[in-house]
Amino acid sequence: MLAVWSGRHAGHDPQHEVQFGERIPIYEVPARAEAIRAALEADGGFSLVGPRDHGTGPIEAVHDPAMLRYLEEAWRDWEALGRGGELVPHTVLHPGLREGMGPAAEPSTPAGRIGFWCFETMTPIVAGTYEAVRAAADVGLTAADAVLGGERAAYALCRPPGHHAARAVFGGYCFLNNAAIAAEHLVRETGEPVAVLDVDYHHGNGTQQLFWERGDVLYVSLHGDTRRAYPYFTGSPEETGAGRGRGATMNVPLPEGCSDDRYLDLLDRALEAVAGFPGETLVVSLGLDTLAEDPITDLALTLDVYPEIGRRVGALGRRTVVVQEGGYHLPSLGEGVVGFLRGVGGG
Ligand code: Q9C
Ligand code: ZN
Repeated sequence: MLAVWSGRHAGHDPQHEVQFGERIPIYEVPARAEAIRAALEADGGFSLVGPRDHGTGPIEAVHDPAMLRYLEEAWRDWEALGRGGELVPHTVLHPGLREGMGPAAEPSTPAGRIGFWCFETMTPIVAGTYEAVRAAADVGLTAADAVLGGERAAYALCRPPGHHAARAVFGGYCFLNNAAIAAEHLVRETGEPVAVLDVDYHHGNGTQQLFWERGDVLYVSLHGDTRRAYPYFTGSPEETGAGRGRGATMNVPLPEGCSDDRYLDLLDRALEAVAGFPGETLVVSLGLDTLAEDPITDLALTLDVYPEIGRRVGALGRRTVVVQEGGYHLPSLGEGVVGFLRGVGGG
């Protein structure tokens, strides 16, 4: 199987995230991508290639161009003030702040701008962030191109991840929504509907928001029930899309301690929705943070289940682009990803 990756992810290397007033070591680290790459290489069944530069067009087809401009300027403008370290908001644009008063305008200072575009405190910007997020988008697009060129499946080793990034806001370790950018590219290139299956532990609020009113992109997600789990404010099963996208969003909340068997049952429901949706192309947002050992989540999946999840996804018989999202237990990441991909490929 073709696996696309870029070494430029390593430039995004913040040391900390801020949680509940504490600065703790960040979970979303460069070693994640290196662990996966090493496992793909050791397996021998994958051809690793670099991304092709797709420019800003496919990104701006999905995200507010002003957010992309912000990401490009953020670190430079922060440094120009003589600041360094890691750029994290101290003020965030909560919708209640301007209730009844219309939208806010983008502030002009770095301190104001970060809170206009970022919704939380765990997604710092550093010197290499912009280059890394552009490379991650290109990694996803290049894997999509492989499938457009006739490959049955391709893997995009994206880092940083993407599914929490919405049209005009970023967070959750994500800046640009790699999976959504790839899905939109596939819709435009094929002229056909595309399904997105999100199996990261967290609800892909960004992907859901981007395709909420779209009837030509299905979004189906299994995730820790957001009544208890991040990102808290999206992901309920009552959310099914609107307008032309009515019925083209499906959320399947998972209970705390969810076992392999329970997960596979719920996965089958999600896969039925995909099977009932038109089109031949599938994008999978793959997170390994559903694993029992994952340090930030609460399910009980074992490493053995990922090949079976992959096999059931592969059995849909769709051309498939697998896009890397989360997964924070470094010792298991490589085996989990390789197992899933071998399942998809029928091996
Ligand atoms: N105590 C992805 O997996 N931290 N993003 C949640 C944990 C942020 C995860 C709080 C989770 C973001 C792509
Ligand atoms: Zn996640």
